[in-house]
Amino acid sequence: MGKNLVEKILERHLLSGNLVYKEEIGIRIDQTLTQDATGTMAYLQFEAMNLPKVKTEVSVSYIDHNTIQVGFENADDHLYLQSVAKKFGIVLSRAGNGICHQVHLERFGVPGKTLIGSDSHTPTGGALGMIAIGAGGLDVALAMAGKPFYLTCPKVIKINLAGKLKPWVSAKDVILKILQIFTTKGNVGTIFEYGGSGLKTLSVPERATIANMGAECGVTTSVFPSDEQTLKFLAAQKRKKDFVKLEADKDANYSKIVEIDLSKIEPLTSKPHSPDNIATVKSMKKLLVNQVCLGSCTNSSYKDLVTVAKILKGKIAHPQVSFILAPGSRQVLENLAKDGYLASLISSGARLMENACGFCIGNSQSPQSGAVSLRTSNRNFLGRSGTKDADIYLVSPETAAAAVLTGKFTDPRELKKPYPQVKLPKTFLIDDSLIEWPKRNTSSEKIYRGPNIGAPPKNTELPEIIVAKIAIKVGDKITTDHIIPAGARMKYRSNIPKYAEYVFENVDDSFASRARRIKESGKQNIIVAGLSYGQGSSREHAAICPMYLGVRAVIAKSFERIHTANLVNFGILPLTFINEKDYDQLEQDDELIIASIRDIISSGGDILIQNKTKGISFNTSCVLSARQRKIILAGGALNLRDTN
Ligand code: MIC
Ligand code: SF4
Repeated sequence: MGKNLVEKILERHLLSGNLVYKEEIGIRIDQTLTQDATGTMAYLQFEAMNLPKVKTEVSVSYIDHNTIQVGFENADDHLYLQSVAKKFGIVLSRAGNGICHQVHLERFGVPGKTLIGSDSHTPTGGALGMIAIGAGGLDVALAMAGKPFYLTCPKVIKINLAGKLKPWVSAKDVILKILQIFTTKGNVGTIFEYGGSGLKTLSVPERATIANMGAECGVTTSVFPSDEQTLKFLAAQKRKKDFVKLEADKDANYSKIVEIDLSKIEPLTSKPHSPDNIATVKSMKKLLVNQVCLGSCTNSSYKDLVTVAKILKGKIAHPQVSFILAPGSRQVLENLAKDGYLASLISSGARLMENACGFCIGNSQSPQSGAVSLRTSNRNFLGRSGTKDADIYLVSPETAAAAVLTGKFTDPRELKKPYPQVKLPKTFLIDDSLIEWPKRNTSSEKIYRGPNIGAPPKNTELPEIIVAKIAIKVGDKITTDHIIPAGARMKYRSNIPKYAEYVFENVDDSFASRARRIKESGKQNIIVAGLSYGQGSSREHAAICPMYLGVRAVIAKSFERIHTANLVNFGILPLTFINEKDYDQLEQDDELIIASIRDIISSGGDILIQNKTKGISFNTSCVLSARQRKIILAGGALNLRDTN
C-alpha cells in the first residue's frame, strides 16, 4: 500500500509510537516559531531548562502581535525577546518585519520539514508541504530543547480540488466552503491533505490562505504537495535550493476523500460570530458596511493586496466606510511600494497600518458601536474586534474591495469589471535587514527583563481528593478569546497575576473575583462547558490564568486539541462527560467532589463525580497517555524534570 504525504513526512520524523490513528506519537521538530504574545512565556520556560542554546535546525522569534505599545509593557517584552534570541541562538524577526506566518512562509519554510509554533495559525506552513502545527508555548520550549513533540496520531482526510476558480472567486472562498462542510467542531485529530487536478491552478499564497484557516476547522494541520507552484514561490524568494518535490503515492490510503469542484464555488462570507456560519455574499442583500479591514495572516500577500489595488484603482472608498490596510510583511509592503500599488491603495483612501496582526487581534481599529465590519482575517468571535456589539464578517479580498467601493455587501461579480489579472514577480525584492541572526558564541549575552515580566506560576500536585465548586457554567464553542481576551488586555501576557483578573471578562466579569474567593475558602474551582471547549488560539494563558485562580478541572462535552494539551501542561484535568445529558443538571456554585482522583488517574478508568449540592453523581472520562498522566499527577509539566 502506498503512503500519503502526511505518513511520508511523519515517518521520517517519528521518535516514538506507531503511526496508528489515535496512538500517541512523538516526532522530531526541525523548526519552531514563536510570536511576542505567546513567546515570552515560552522563553521563560525554555530558560528554566538551563540549556545553552536551542537544538532545532532553526527557531525564529517574531515580534508581530503587540506592536501598538500603549504603556511600557510591550516594549519591555520586545527587548526581553531580543536578548533571549541572542543568548540562545534564535533568529529574531524584529517588530516591523511582519506577521510570523507570512514571514515564515517567505523566508524560512522548507517542504518536508516539521514546524511547531506557539500560534494556532502555524499550519499556514502546510502550503509549502510542511507538517506545521500550532502548540502551547511550553511544548514549543520543549521542542527547542530537542525534545519530541507529542500528538495523537491523526487520521488523514484527502480534499481533492478539481477544476479552476471562476473570476472574482478566490482561495478565501475555498476555505470558507471547507468550513461550511466540516464546521468548527468535531475535527480534532484530523489532518487535511490537499490533492487533485485543481491544485496546479493555486499558487503558494493561495494555498497558504487555505492552510491557514484549517485552524478554524480545528484540524491538527493541513498540507499541500510540493510541486511546480512551490518551486515558483521559492524561486521568487531566491530560495530555490530549499525546494524538494513531495507528493502522495498514487495508491495512498485516506480515512475519507472529499471532492470539491473549484469552478462551482461562489463568493462566501462567515457571518457573526463563528467562522463556520457561512452564507453566500449574494444572500447578504446589500447590508450596509461601516468598516473594511484588509490584512492578517490569512489574506495579506502581495497577490491579495495587488488584486485589491487594481479593483480600487482611480476610485475612492465609500464615505461611510473606514478602509484599513495592514500588509502581511515588510516584504509585501516594500514590493507594493516598489511596484506603485501602495500609492494607488493610499489614493483609494486606505488607512495604512503597520504590517502586523493589528486589527485582527483587536488591539487597534475597533469598529464603531453596532458596526458591520468586513475583514479578510480568520476569526469573527464575539468581542474579538474590541467592540462587543459589532458584527464581523470574514470575506475574500475581492469581496472586501467591492464593499470599499459600494459601502454595501456586494458580490464582486456585480461590479461588472474585468477581473484583474495579477502576475507574481519572478523574484520579489528581498530585504532581510530586520532579521537578526544569532552569533556563534552566545555565552556572554545578557538577558533583559523589564518589570512586566514574571516567571510562569506553577500548579500544586494533584490532591487525593478534589473538593470544588462550579465557578462558571458556559455553553458550546467557548473560544480562548472568551476564556482570556487578547486586544487591550494582551499587554499583560507576561504578568499572570494581572492578566488573570480578566479571565472570562467578556462572558461574566465577576468570574475572577468569585474564583479567587472559592480558592481562598480552601476549595478548588471547576469550569463546566459544552462542545468544543477551547477553540481558537494556542495561548496557554487560557490554561495558566484559570490555574492561577485555582481551577483544577474543566468538565466539557468535548475539547479542542491545543487547549487540551495546554490544560494538561498546567495540571488542569480535562474531563469529558460520558453522558452529555449530565451537563444539564449542573449549575454554577454546585459543590462537586472527586474522590481518589490520584488512583484513578494512575490506573485509568472513568471518574465518578459527586454533586453534593444536588445529591447526584455522574461519570466522566479523562483520556490521557501515560506521559500526560505523569504530568497531571505532578500538577503540570513545569513540576516534572523530564516530561519524556
Ligand atoms: C490569535 O489569532 O488568536 C492569536 C493571537 O494569534 C493566537 C495567539 C495568541 O493568543 O497569542 C493564536 O491564534 O494562537
Ligand atoms: Fe496575528 Fe490574526 Fe494571524 Fe493571529 S490570526 S497570527 S492575531 S494575524
